[in-house]
Amino acid sequence: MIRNKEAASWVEEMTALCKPDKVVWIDGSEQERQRLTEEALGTCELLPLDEQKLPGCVYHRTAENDVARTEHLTFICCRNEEDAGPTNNWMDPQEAYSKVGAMFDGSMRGRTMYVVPFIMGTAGSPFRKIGIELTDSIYVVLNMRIMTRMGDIAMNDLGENEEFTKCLHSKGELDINRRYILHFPEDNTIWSYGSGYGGNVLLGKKCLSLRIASYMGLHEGWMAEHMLIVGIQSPDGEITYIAAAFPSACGKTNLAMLIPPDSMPGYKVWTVGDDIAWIRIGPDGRLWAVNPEAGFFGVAPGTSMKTNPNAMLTASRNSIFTNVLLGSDGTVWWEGMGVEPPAEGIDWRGNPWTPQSGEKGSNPNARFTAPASQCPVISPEWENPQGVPLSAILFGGRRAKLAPLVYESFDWSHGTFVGATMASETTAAATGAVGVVRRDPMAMLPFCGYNMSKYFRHWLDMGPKITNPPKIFNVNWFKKDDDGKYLWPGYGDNLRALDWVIRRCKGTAQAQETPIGFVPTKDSLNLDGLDISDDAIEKLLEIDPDAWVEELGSMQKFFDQFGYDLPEEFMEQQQELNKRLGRWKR
Ligand code: GTP
Ligand code: SPV
Ligand code: MN
Repeated sequence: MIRNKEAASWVEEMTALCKPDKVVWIDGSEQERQRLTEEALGTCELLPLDEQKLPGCVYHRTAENDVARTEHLTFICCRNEEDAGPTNNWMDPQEAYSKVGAMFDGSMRGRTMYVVPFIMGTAGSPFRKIGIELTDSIYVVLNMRIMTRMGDIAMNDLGENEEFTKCLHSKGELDINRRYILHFPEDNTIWSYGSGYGGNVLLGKKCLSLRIASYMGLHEGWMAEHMLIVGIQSPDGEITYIAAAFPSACGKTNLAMLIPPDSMPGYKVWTVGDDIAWIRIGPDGRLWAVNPEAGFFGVAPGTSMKTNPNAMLTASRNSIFTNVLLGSDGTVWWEGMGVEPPAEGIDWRGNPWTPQSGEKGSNPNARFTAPASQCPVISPEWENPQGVPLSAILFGGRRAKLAPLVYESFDWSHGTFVGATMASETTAAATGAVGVVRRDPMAMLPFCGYNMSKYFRHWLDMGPKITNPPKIFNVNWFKKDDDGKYLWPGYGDNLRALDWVIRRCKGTAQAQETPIGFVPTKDSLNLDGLDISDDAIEKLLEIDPDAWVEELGSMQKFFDQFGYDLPEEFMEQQQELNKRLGRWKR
């Protein structure tokens, strides 16, 4: 018996549209997981892995043209085009429903439609959102089982008259020319057709928890952000919570579960979330952040027992591996895993592979899906419905030049400007060129469900309401020397920058005031036990005023597209920065 009438009639309507042979309601039980896994192994939608070495794990390969988010096929479908803004693709809702409705028509013939009720957040929380995803992919069902709280728990949590996000997904023909990821914020609806890749099809993640949720947050007075959440325990036992927005494949998962270097004894890191933060103002005037997800959909390449042992351990059982190398011994392998590859295997394209074949074994955007509860350093607070209080927000990206290792903004408005003027080199997480610097405000460029100028306005408007605001910083682990080598060791040593951040929050760390913000003095960073040259540290902390003046030009170009909608404060921030740079040069 489905108590929510809207849910019952919508499922009926979508069944009539997609015409599946069978409709199966997902309950989230262990028996169900086993049954679906067996079925998918039978059809080779999933491939088995060695049960001894990787208990409860399975392998999946997506189509070769379907290995990353497709931003050019992702649309915001709202009535007025201006409401989508200049940085989003827009389609008229009526046109979208009819054009892609024709694709969904009969798309599930010969297939089963799975009805997947899910919660983003924890059951019963006043801040959680409920969705129901209809999908014809067992891979999607099993991923949603890890990434969300799903099945009966969600159906029971959904009240009789309560709203839920209507999520419809069909793999369709997996033809890139018939692929659409559509968001209807005004209807609380998502339609995804023609893909089988993570961010395009796990509709609770980027589609609901960022694009739709950012729109909800605008209207309900909170924020949905592409941020990790981490607690840093200092040697005195105090835990400071930090949220950080980095673009896709720029180090959120790694920072969220870093292992302190040996030379920093007494520090401990607690993971709250690795990709998405929902942030509200608490009764104490601070910002409180929750992780709406239940799992990690992490980048595999570059993840090793050296760089991120906590991720390796999290994904050592009950996990799904996508587009990595499948060893003929039933193990998985990827570039940068830090172990010898198997003597032979099948690569991410499905071709026979050996270490000598000269081809990449895994796709650069190959992923693991793993339950957050298995993370060795998962925070005891990670499921607290109130979330954790933020002392600092970090922005950051991949910048070979320009941005120093870390700097602090002057205040909330300036910090918002720092976030809005972020830029980063593109990665394999989305299709298109890799390594090109693009502006990516708050790491939300691909994920903001409405006009980004209004999103900036929302950030600025939150400021005065947060009586006890977090400090806002910018970080860059990816600065390179003239030979193209990283200047900073990164990973666990990033704790040294976080340690400075925390001491700035407490008012105990030295800094130099520069035109862009407060930059650490050389001796204010804890570099104990780190093998790094003075020269490298100098380069990491250097501010080149000429390069920043050039950067102002690039910011201006990006902002120009918003016309008069751009918050006035940003014009002022640019002018002030320009003036400070002029004074600094003289
Ligand atoms: P999404 O899941 O796409 O949102 O990505 P993410 O931001 O969680 O990125 P992730 O932590 O998975 O890192 C992506 C890639 O960057 C991996 O290959 C990492 O090994 C690499 N990486 C992460 N942190 C660092 C760092 O501090 N320095 C360097 N050089 N590389 C890093
Ligand atoms: C990202 O691309 O930022 C991800 C992976 O976290 S996906 O779920 O595909 O969006
Ligand atoms: Mn992400």
